[in-house]
Amino acid sequence: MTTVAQRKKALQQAGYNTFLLKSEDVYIDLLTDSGTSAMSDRQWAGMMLGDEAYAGSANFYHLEQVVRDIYGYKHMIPTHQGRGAENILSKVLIKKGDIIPGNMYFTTTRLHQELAGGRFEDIIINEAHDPENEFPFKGNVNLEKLEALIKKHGAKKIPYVSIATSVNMAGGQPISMKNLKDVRALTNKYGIRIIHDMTRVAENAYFIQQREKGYDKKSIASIVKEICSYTDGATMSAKKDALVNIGGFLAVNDWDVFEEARNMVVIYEGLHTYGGLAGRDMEAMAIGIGESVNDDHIKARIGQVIYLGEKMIEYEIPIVKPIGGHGIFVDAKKFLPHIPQDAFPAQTLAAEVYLDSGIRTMERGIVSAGRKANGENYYPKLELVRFTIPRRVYTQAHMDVIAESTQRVFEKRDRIKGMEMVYEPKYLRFFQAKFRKL
Ligand code: P71
Repeated sequence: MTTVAQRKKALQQAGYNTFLLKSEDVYIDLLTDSGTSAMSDRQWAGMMLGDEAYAGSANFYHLEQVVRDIYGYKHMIPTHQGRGAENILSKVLIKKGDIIPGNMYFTTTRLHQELAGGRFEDIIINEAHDPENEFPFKGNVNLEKLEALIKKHGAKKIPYVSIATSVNMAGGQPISMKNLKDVRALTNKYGIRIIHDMTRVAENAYFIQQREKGYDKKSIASIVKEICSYTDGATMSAKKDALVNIGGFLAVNDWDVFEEARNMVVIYEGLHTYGGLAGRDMEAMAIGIGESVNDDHIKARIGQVIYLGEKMIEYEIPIVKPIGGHGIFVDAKKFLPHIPQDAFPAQTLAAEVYLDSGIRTMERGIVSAGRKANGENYYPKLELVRFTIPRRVYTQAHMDVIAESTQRVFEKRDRIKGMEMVYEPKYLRFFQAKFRKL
């Protein structure tokens, strides 16, 4: 624990950017659920079985088998984390001038698409951009938007449709099985691939089990497998669902794409049987994937997120609804209505929450959205602060502390002023940007 004076100093040194705080200065760390979950006893035991051969490690073959058994994808290439897979996939599939439709952007995913010469187009339903709308599947694709894009540019210009499960930037919102099937039918009609961002697929499966007709008796494992079956390949950051501190993979069904990706991975990550990971990391990932589709685990994990969200609602704090899978997303536009988007309401709120109690959260608004290829700022409709919950780490008492601290900040919201950016890196600026209070 730190004092207010210590936190004030730490914030100033970090340029009011929570990414630049030292973890030692943080009391409850809700920056991300990525690589921050606790590994199980079984995963740690697996770490001791690392086969650290340069080529053909036994752990690689175990992981490959698990990806086939649990997700159903035929070919898998390990990568150091999700963006490693995105880089290779984008380089293999995207040509200059291509269009990649997707159910809302994700920062690293869109940047890799752009660096490969493509342009991302948002085809998520409008409800996803409205924090108040309680539609149960705000990750759904607007099929008319997708078909209009295909007609406008032609199927040849669209290498794949990018479908995320548990749409991160929308607030951890699920896509329904019905909508995914419809996207499959439409893309089949035009001969277009679907690439699945499966980073939080098990969390999406939980919402399908809870909310979609015909799925209440099905296991998380069977729902996950059905989701994957409607897609042609996937990028995975195993640091979320799969409960490891590092790791990811690219999976595809198509042999030609696999062959090219397998060749590409040796340039950027490492040999195709380790992709930047130690054998022990692949073993922990293989075991973590199995744990991630356990019904009791997912119910407890999302149950904790819902517990926090309901507390915040009770305190009348404006949050994205319905409550999502991996965290609570506070609506900074509503929380600080007097601060214009150019003065970074979400960045400001994240700093204020840290100052109050040492809780570290993450801006997911205009700073995260960054600039277009032509240099103009993106102005996202959603200006959010994400309170992300690591898996198997915190207790219910921590959730109470978080809600109470946010309430204290909410009570003094009228006195909070915005900020200006004083340092802006070229790529993914949110990681290292610095700010000054107005
Ligand atoms: C999260 C992260 C980690 C992160 C990434 C960028 C900015 C801030 C934090 C990573 C994801 C993700 C989805 C849906 C791909 C990646 C990249 N999320 N897709 O939410 O959520 O994976 O970090 O392993 O490279 O904090 P990677």
